[in-house]
This record gives sequence, C-alpha cells and structure tokens, in this order.
Amino acid sequence: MKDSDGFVSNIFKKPLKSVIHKAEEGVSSAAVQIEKLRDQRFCIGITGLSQSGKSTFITSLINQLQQHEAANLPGFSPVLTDRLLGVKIHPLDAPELPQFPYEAAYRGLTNSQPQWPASTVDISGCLLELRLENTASRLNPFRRQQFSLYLEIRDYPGEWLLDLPLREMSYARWCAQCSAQYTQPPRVELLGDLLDDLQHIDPLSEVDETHLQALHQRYVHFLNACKRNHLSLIQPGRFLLSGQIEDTEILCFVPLLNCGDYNAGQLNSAPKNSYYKVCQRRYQRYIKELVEPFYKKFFSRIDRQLVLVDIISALNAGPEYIDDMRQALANITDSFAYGRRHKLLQLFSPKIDKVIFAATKIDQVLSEDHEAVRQLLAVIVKQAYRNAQHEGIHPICEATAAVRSSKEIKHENQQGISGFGVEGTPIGYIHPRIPNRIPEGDEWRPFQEWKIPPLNPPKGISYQNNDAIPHIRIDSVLNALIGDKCI
Ligand SMILES: Nc1nc2c(ncn2[C@@H]2O[C@H](COP(=O)(O)OP(=O)(O)OP(=O)(O)O)[C@@H](O)[C@H]2O)c(=O)[nH]1
Ligand SMILES: [Mg+2]
Repeated sequence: MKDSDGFVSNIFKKPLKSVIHKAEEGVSSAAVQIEKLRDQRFCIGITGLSQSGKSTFITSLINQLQQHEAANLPGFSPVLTDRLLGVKIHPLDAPELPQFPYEAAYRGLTNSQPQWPASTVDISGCLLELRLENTASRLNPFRRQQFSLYLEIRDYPGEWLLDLPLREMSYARWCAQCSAQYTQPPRVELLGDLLDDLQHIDPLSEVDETHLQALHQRYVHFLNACKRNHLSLIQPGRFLLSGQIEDTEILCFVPLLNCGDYNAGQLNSAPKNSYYKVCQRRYQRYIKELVEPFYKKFFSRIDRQLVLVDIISALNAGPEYIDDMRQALANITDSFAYGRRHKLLQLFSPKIDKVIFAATKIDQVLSEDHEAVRQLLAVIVKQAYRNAQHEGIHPICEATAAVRSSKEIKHENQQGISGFGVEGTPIGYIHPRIPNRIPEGDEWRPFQEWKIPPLNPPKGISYQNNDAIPHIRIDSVLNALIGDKCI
C-alpha cells in the first residue's frame, strides 16, 4: 500500500478515530445529514425479486471492496487510480436493524463444501465506509487529502418487494387484478379447486371465520406453488415470509374473485361482518402496518438503485414466466421516486438519480453470450426503463456474476461450461445460444427441451487468506453506481 503522506498505514487509527467511534455508537442524525449534504453519504438500494441474487451480490460487493488490492476491479476508477485506501463495515445507525451477515456468508462461500448465502428471511443492513484519496489533492497539495464515502446498504427478503405496488391499490382493485390473472395459465392450473371456491364466495354474505382461515391457508399454498414454478408476480409477499408480526390476524384475508359482480356503492355499503368488509379491513391494515413502514424505512430513502434480474432462470422457465417477470419489474419500479434534486431537498425527500439494471449469474453462460444477456435484459426491463427515462433518468443495463462459479472448456470443438452442480458434483454442459431479444415461437424450443443448470459456488476460495471472490463485471456495476462520487 502506498504511504506517501503517512496516512495509509494509520488509516483507521488516528484520523478516523472519531468517525468510527460515532459509527459504533450510532452516528447522530445531524452527522448523517452533514455527510449527505457534503455528498458523502448515500443510500444504495439493491433491489430484486426473490432469489435474484441480492444477498450474494451484497456479500461479493463488500468482499471486493475490502480485498480491493487482490480483487480484480480494473473497471472501478478509484481502484484503477489507486485512490481507494481502505474499507470498513459499520452497523447502520438503526438499533433495531440487525447487521448484514457478511461474515457468515463469506465463510459459507469459502467452506470446503462451499454454500450460497441462506435465503433471506428478515431485514438487515450495514454502512460501508470507503476511505478515498481526493483526485484534486494529487494536483494541489493544499486540497483536502482524503475523505470518507459512506454507503448505506440494506437487504430484505425478495418476497416483500411485490407488496410495494399494493400501496397504490385498493382492496377492490387488487381483487379485480387477481380475477384477471387467475383465469390464465399457468396460475389457473396451480389454483385447481381453489379458483372455484374463491369465485363462489358472495362478498356481501356474512363471514365464516373458520372457512376464511381454511381458504387463506390454501391460498398461501397456491402462492408457494407459484414461487416454486418461478412466477414473479406473487402478492401479498408476507403470506410467504411473514417476518416479525405481532397480530397475525391481519394476514387472514384472500382475494374475493367476484367483486366485479357488484358496483362500488354496493361493496361500500356491505355489512361490517361481510367477507368483503372483513377482508378489506385486514388488507388495509396489512398495507398500513407492514407495507408502508417497509417502504418508508427502505425505499423512500434510496438515492441510487441497482435492480438485479435473474434472466437465465426466466429463460429456463419459458414465455409466460418472462412476461410475468417483465410485469413484476415494471410494477415495482413504478414505486421508485426518480429525479434529480438540490442537495438540501435530497436530504428531506430523496429521489433516485441513478438506476442500473443488472442481469445476474451470467457465469452460467459463455462469455461470448454475455452481451446477448445484457441486451435481452434491456428488452425485459423496457417498461421499467421508460418509467425512469420519463423522469429524466437514463438507466444503464449491465450483466454480472457476483460469484464466478464456472470455467469455460472446449468439448469436441465446442465451447462449454464446467463447474459444480447443486450436489457439489462436477458438471459440464454446452448451452443453447442466448437470444438478444425475447424468443418467439420455435425460438423457445432449445429452452423448452433443456435447462441451464444452477451451479454451486467454486471450491478453493480461502477464508484464512482473505481471498477475493471471483466475479464477472462487479467493477463495472460499482463504477456505474458510485464511480462519480469517489472523485
Ligand atoms: N452461478 C451463480 N449463481 C448465483 C450467483 N448469485 C446467486 N446465485 C444463485 O442464486 C441463488 C439466490 O441467491 P441469493 O443471493 O440468495 O438471492 P436473493 O435475491 O438474496 O434471494 P432472497 O433472499 O430469497 O430474496 C443462490 O442460492 C445461488 O444458487 C452467482 O453469481 N452465480
Ligand atoms: Mg437474500
């Protein structure tokens, strides 16, 4: 490490002592606001549907930054120009928020039998402090030498994301949306008899609590089947993963599928103890007590947004699933507040001034197809992309792998992928070419006949030696996300 001004070796000793001390105690909100005003503190949203790769990405991102000298990050300008001096993880200044389990995730990936991070069941977060050398200080010795950039990062179960669009939706509209979706494949098959049973409830009739509970349980079963079948639009998310809820009664509702037979006046004047009014009350409490606080704590404060999309799973699942994912992403990004603001306004009412869509897990396919994955992503997120553009924000599309788990091999004159399968046994495959647009008709055939298999993490990353996790293009994602704030 360079030590031209005697700072680097002391990096987290004297000059930073007071800052770190504050972080450990919980940085005071005044200090946080000053850092924000000085353009040195950002809330980064790492958003993605369930299993899109959020926790793995956060783990790898922290790891790459901490091991930046050994990591392969030529596309991240502060590393390229040798200005990243050190990185520390602090707890976020929210006592009720558990710290992101970085150590456990890194240990899992570096085990003799490497494991992916566990699927997230509750919220967590951390504050990353990047100690940087100022670009100007190289030219002008009187300028400030170093500064800290603070990145707030939060992780949460992907299931909860699909609750955000419900904030703008009345119970009656949600029921209408469900009625339209549930009569189409593949949901109609997954619902089975439940469709008929939900269609036969008269919303104005008196509620039978035992029957409602039984329907609710069958509805949760159906949502789980949707998840197993790789569908994206799954609401309400807390029906799958509830998190900590004091009064579980608010979960006990279902969509009533024949509300469309009544006009708004009839529904509004339904008796208090009718199916309609009971389900509506619980739905409204669900939004008010669970969804709104989640939005306020996590999404309303985001300055920059990274949206992770598992394109390869969607390709594997087929046309209806791609469409479902496209719709889900458009609905979610509708909840983002885009725009550029004066720093002072940004402090009180933040807007997202940068959004990056990134296809994840691209180590599952050959490098010659990575560009096609990126282009396919651009097609899938087109609506979400337009929503941002409308507000003057020009999103970026990227393709990345948080943990490169494969090697490219040659087999009988063809390029292929080798790695370890989910059982940890060696596998090798030659996959169909990845299309750069959504396949149509017969173009789907190669993906219907064969699926690109999931991979285990690679063996041989050493915890003791603080090895950097191998990745693909995390440096480019980082640069797009925060490169301009590191100068
Ligand atoms: N090959 C490969 N697989 C990955 C990578 N990142 C994630 N995966 C796979 O995707 C799965 C889900 O990753 P997570 O990071 O847990 O996804 P998540 O979005 O946090 O999921 P939830 O917490 O359930 O919402 C992992 O268990 C791996 O199987 C990657 O970089 N390469
Ligand atoms: Mg997770």
